[in-house]
Amino acid sequence: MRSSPRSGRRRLPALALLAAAVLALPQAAAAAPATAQADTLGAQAALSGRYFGAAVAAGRLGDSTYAGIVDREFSSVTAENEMKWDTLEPSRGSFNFGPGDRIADRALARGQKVRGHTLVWHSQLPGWVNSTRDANTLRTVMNNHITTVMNHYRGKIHSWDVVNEAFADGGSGGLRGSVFRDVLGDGFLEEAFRTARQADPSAKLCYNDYNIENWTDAKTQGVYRMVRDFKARGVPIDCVGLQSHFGTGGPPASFQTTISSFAALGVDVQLTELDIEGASQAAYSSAVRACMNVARCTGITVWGVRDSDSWRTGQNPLLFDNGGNKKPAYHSVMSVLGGA
Ligand code: G2I
Repeated sequence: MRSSPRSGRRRLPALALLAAAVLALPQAAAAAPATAQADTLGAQAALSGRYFGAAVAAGRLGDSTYAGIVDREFSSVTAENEMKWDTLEPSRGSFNFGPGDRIADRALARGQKVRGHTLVWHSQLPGWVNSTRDANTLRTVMNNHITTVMNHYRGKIHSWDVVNEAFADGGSGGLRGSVFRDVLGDGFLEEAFRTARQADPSAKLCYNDYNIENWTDAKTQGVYRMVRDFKARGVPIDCVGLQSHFGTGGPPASFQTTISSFAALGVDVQLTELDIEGASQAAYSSAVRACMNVARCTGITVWGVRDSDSWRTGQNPLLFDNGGNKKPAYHSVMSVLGGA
């Protein structure tokens, strides 16, 4: 049946709507390029319920290029140095929250989340702690530090690195020597986590370390046994941070196995300090894909913003160049975060 021009005109909006719907459906469902879904790392990661963060240095926030990238791209921030013991409690009982607050308050005001790094660590530890040799005193000092810092930031920190880098490199699979381990024994770890849970029950409690990305390494296995033991005995632990400082080849082939094995113990996994020498697209893609492939890998933090901000001088390991421009690896990460 031929339609009059008039009825044809009337049908046009309906047809247009139908055509628009037909065009839109497959795009939303499958055909749209992943990179088109969102236009920042944080927004793209949020599409799968994850965060994408960066380590931030308080002293660089006055640099407008730096601050602009931090504010635009990231949904979580970690203080690169400002929440470490030497800054927070340089002398016993005397706390300096200024630089850490500057980072945390600025982030929270912009709707970003904050990771806490780090409560108990053998490095960047003031001399007065290192020279405490009486066990009762050191126990009191450690617990007071955890409690005071976590109380100060209570409700503001999504995850705390309660203990950082406590395991030894090499083949032992055991703890490294440190004032905590040497004076308090291996039980300092458990004590730190129990104290932390009491101080801020709303924060996820993480164990964080480097060189625990390759599944068969003795250090990885040592951390795995500790987490398994904690879960079996009801010692509070919620997450494992894989720092993920990689060489030019990126993560080891077993990286996803490591992530899923920790996750299977009933903890979240976070990539907490990701950077890759040379920042090849393949290496960044493979690191991010391993996280995306495991439901309980809940977020990724890169350890700095521009290459010139990195602790790895001259290795160009980050997602933005010295001028603040997106590097090729940035686009690879966006694509993998979008499921490509
Ligand atoms: O070393 C890389 C990271 C390994 N995992 C734990 C992280 O906390 C650690 O971060 C780095 C910071 O990126 C550096 O910025 O930790 C270093 C210290 O262990 C930080 O370097 C220190 C310098 O050694 C100090 O001389 C300097 O005063 O940064 C301080 C603040 O700029």
